[in-house]
Amino acid sequence: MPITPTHKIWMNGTLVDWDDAKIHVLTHTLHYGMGVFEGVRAYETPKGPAVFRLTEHMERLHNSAKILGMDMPYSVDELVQATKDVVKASGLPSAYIRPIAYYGYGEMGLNTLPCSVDVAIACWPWGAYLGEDALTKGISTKISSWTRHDHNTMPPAAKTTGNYVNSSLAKVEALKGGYDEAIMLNPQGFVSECTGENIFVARDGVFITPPIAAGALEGITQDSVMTIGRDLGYEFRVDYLTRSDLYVAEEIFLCGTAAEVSAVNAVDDRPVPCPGPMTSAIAAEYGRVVRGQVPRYEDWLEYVH
Ligand code: PPE
Repeated sequence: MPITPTHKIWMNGTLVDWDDAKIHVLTHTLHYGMGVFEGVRAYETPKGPAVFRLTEHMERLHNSAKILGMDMPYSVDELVQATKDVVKASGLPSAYIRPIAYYGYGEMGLNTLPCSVDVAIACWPWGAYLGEDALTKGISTKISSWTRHDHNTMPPAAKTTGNYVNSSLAKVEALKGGYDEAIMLNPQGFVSECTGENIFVARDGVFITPPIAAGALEGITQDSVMTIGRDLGYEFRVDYLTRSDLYVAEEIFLCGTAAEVSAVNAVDDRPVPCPGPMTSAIAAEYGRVVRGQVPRYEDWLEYVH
């Protein structure tokens, strides 16, 4: 999806002009994929732009860095403030926000210990990640021929840049095959997640989502929709899922910061009822929550001004 430039990007403590936010071609992370990043959204609310669960995203960024053994040079609080500054500088009412920490220029080779860590935060307007029809018509999915890496290969619980080689291979394979998105199985054959979203599958009226142990990222949207869904009266369980569970599901949805709540209409050409009534209700409530229209979830909004 194309990027629309905004005014400023935060780089190592200062706001620089969009066009000046450049790095050297010998930047370490560009070569070896040892970077950590986040995807965050700011929404327009009655009290101005608010970043959804910003602190939790920055905590996860810190955890991803910890898993890689990368020393994060900024605290969670500093990164929270920097994000607010970037969104404020953009003047946008709503935005997608991309924080990234990476090993910089100056060292080459696989030893990261002497490398400097650089941090940048950018934001720009980003629409519906899986298309405007993702909720009304739903999206088609395919179980990928690529296996999600296991915990001892590439840690899927960390949001590292290198992990997305696996996701991109699966995404492009799915698109070329005429599908919208890929579902990833782990080395044991259990469902983990999608290329950039967690997955929820309804069986016997209960939504099931795979655990972190199955190779899923600890999704912040995943946690939000479980809280919202339970408050709406639906039942949720974190449990292992097989591909057969997908084929006979009553409803399936995917969720993530970028994708929000997106309904699935088929898995491997087997239709899934779509959009299901539970998915529609949860998606609608999620849309209200992030826009500050439901007071009980006010704590999740971190206002820019
Ligand atoms: N799993 C993966 C693999 C993933 O990339 C994401 C977010 C999630 C689950 C959901 O996590 P959360 O956003 O905390 O609910 N994917 C981000 C990046 C997408 C991209 O194309 O880049 C996102 O949604 O911002």
